[in-house]
Amino acid sequence: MMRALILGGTADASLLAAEIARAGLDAVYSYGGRTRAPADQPLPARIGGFGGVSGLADYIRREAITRVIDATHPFAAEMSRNAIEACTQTGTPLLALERAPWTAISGDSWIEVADVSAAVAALPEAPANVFLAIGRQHIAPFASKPQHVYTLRFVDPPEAPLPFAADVIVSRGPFTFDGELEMMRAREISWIVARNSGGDGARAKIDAARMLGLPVVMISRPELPERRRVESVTEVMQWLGHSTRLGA
Ligand code: 3Y8
Ligand code: NAP
Repeated sequence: MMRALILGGTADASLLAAEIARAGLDAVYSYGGRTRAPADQPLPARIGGFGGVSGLADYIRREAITRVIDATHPFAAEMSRNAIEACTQTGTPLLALERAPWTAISGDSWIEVADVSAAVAALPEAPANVFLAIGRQHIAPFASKPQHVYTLRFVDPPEAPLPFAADVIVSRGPFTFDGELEMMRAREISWIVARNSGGDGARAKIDAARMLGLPVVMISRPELPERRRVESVTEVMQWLGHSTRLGA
């Protein structure tokens, strides 16, 4: 009896959940519990960690999960690694729904870096208006360049004091091109730091930066072990043995 676990938390995972619910397949949607009020899903949902690889393996056995779809974000590397390990241990088929990274096109001025500390190093010494569009969890290293005027964007209002003076925009996206242009102009943003999330939910800032001719410090995705991956909900549905009605 097919029962799928969706490791979610992204716009793509929400699209998959809608398709699975429409098909009437037995599935459960999993959030990591990072935000206060995650979006509702049309499937039974669970929130919070499993307790590492062993916790996930136990969950798979206890809940009689027969398929796992990793539809987490490309930067949710620990969750993705745990899923590979737990599915190997339990012999459960695993498929990743992962959008392709953004690639620079003419007009883009990207500085590609490997991680957050390299992103800090890439910023200029001279004071600038810097938009950090990398969420809440990884901003502390920017405290080493306090000369900049920082704008941050979080899903939820900050609970703890920030590691440096900054203005916080609270918004969960997806974001629009016009909205990003307007925000960057109003704040006279001169530098942007982003992660190569891919997908459409966050690419508006990249398009706006190109329009404004602004440099983008682009943090590359973490390396992940080999795993089967697709880029579309349709391919996931086919893998689940349920081809969606074409054009539906
Ligand atoms: C909890 C689920 C939807 C989902 C929206 C997508 C689009 C907006 C792009 C910017 C970049 C960032 C951040 C971002 C994007 C979508 C999508 C995507 C980036 C929600 C969600 C959860 C999270 C967790 C949150 C992280 C944070 C990262 C903000 C829900 C809204 C910056 C990633 O406060 C925190 O602790 C937030 C943590 C992980 C990265 C970080 O380290 O701070 N996402 N984002 C998921 C869970 O609990 O399992 O609350 O409903 C999902 C979305 N985030 O339905 O349209 O690409 O899917 N999310 C990044 O790209 O760098 C925003 O501001 O431009
Ligand atoms: P992470 O660092 O890869 O994972 C850390 C731990 O959080 C995992 O080991 C697991 O805990 C728990 N976890 C993460 N995602 C989970 C999920 N979907 N269901 C159950 N437990 C989960 O994860 P992250 O980067 O903080 O991302 C957390 C969530 O936010 C994910 O759902 C991801 O899709 C979403 N998200 C992340 C980003 C981003 O930039 N990272 C962007 C958009 C959305 P245990 O080890 O205890 O099981």
